This record gives sequence, structure tokens and C-alpha cells, in this order.
Amino acid sequence: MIKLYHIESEGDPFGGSRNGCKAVIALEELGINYEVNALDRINDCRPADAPYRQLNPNGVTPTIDDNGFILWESSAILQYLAKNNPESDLLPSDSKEQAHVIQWLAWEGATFAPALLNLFFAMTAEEPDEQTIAATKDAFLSTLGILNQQLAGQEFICGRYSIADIANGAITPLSFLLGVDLTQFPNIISWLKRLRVRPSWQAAGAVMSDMSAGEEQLI
Ligand SMILES: N[C@@H](CCC(=O)N[C@@H](CS)C(=O)NCC(=O)O)C(=O)O
Repeated sequence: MIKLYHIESEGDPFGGSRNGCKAVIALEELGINYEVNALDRINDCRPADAPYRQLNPNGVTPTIDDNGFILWESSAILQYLAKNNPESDLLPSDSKEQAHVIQWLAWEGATFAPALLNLFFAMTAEEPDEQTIAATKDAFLSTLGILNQQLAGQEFICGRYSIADIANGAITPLSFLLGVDLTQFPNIISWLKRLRVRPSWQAAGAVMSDMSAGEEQLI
């Protein structure tokens, strides 16, 4: 059975690990038997000498343990799970289609999530600076514009549902918590509505609660 190290939403000061939720969604989607090993962000992840860091030296979640095979970085986990279950088509086998899915996974990690986090850090700074907030918000809005454009005329990021949707969709609803109006990105709103109703997504507590924060925009 796969063991998933995850920070669950309940009791966590930040409402749980959205990156951990990506693994939850993929495992649920694939019908893989797994158990969650729940970690406390402050006590299990942050101390430099925390035992968990022997599994994941970064002290972040998710990490999976597949019968002794340890893997961290949510995008690597998504690819591993999808490749082990090719019939799911969560990662297409055609090399060009597959490359596009990986492109959007990389974009999430290298561009989209950092833009979101920059805004988050600006907003939650001890002494928030209005100019920094405005600049980071503009930068985040431009990444949302790119995603919205990609979703024009198709249901999912790469046409068919894939791990690119899991990676990007698990963090997009954080926008609601940051007070970003997503209704200016109608393709993103329709896409989030499609993701939200999938049973696999409903198992991802933190993402569901972020979606609920945008209830009025998701009608
Ligand atoms: N690039 C990593 C990022 C993982 C990450 O930042 N996880 C956060 C939760 S979403 C975490 O575990 N933080 C621990 C902490 O805040 O101490 C991935 O995609 O797996």
C-alpha cells in the first residue's frame, strides 16, 4: 500500500497542503489503495532535525512511500502514479501530447505557483507594502490570463483531463483566499466547476475548502 505524507487541512494554520492534495486527487482518481500519514507542519516538517526530513530533506509535503520507494515533489509523484497506470490516460503516451502535459506541470511549479506565493507573501508580510502587493497581484493576474487563454474552447488544460489539471487546479482556488476575482477569467471558473464535482477532488479537503471560499464566483 502507498503511504502518503500529507498535511491535512484540519488543525493546520494554513488550511493544509495543496501540494499534498495533488497526490490525494491522483491516488483517488486511479483507485489506488493508500494511507495518509498526517504530519504537523510546525512540529513534523519545520525542525531541521525532524525525523520526516530523512525521507524528504526539504521538510515539505507530499512524499510517498511505495513499498520502500520514496518519492517527493508533487509533479514527480503525479507523473510516477500516472505512468504506473497508463490505462488512466492521466499522462498521454503519445510523446508530443505527453510533453504538453509535462510543460503545464513545469509551468505550475516554475511560474504559476511562485507568482501566487509572491502575492501571498506580499499580502501576509508583517508590514504589507501596497506597491509590492499591486505588483505581485498584476504578475499573478497575468499568469491567470495565460491559463484562461489555454482553457479557451476546451474542457481541460491539454484537452483531455490529465495530471496538468490536477497540478494547476489544486492551487488555483487559493486565489479566492487572496481576494482575487476569478470571474474575469471565465474559462478558469468553468474549469474549476468541472474539477470540483469529481469525486477524487472531493477527497482533497484543503482544495475543497478553498473552492468553498469562492462559492459566489463558482455559480
Ligand atoms: N515543490 C514542492 C512544494 C511542496 C510544499 O511547499 N509543500 C508545503 C505545503 S503545500 C509544505 O509542506 N510546507 C511545509 C511548511 O510550511 O513547513 C512540491 O510540489 O511538492
